[in-house]
Amino acid sequence: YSQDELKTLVGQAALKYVAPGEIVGVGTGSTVNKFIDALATVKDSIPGAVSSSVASTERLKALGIKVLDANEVQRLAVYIDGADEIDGKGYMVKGGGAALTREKIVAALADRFVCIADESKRVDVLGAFPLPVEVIPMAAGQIARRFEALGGQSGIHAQIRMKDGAPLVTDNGQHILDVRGLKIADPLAFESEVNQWPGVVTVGVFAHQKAAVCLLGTARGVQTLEY
Ligand code: DER
Repeated sequence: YSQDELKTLVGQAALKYVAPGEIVGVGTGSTVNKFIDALATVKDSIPGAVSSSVASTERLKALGIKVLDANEVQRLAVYIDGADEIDGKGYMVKGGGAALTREKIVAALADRFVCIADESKRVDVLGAFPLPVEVIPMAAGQIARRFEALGGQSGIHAQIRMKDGAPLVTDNGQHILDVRGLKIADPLAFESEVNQWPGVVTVGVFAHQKAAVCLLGTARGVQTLEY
């Protein structure tokens, strides 16, 4: 299978977690786009979706799926989203698509986070993928220095994500730092620590909002991992 075929496989496999009559929480990214395309085939069986980005909202609406505001729902049975990395406990690094803040918000509404990913996302230790952190622009410099000063780890480097020659601006009007050189041995503690740094909007470690299930696309087909 190509990576694109693996994404299609897991996007379709995620349909089995969509219960008729239930509003679905929908993440962001190329793998989620495959899920949205699959969801469109059963759109008459669900009242709608809560979206984690402008990009996903546009795709859902284009396919005739009703998009509800997060404040219109109390709970979601399921949240379907991709990841940049997922470890053996279902902890993830997310934010490659710059949607990490709303992804974590919608994930927090859901009883079960179902991660859909191709096998390239499976890691033992989080951090090889540059960690996305959404920041208030005026705090970017001091947050970058805090990462670079993290004890015991040399070669950590944080940089503002650029787009078309200027800092990328998120759906929430903030900037993204991508932090290279980290080895995140304790994702829960790391997420709690960074979350409290002034100016951090969201850190792209999803440990407190970890996956309950991962549908992993592999050369041997879809593996269902539970955590
Ligand atoms: O930005 C995100 O968190 C996305 O979910 C990302 O982690 C996965 O995107 P992909 O499916 O395009 O690799």
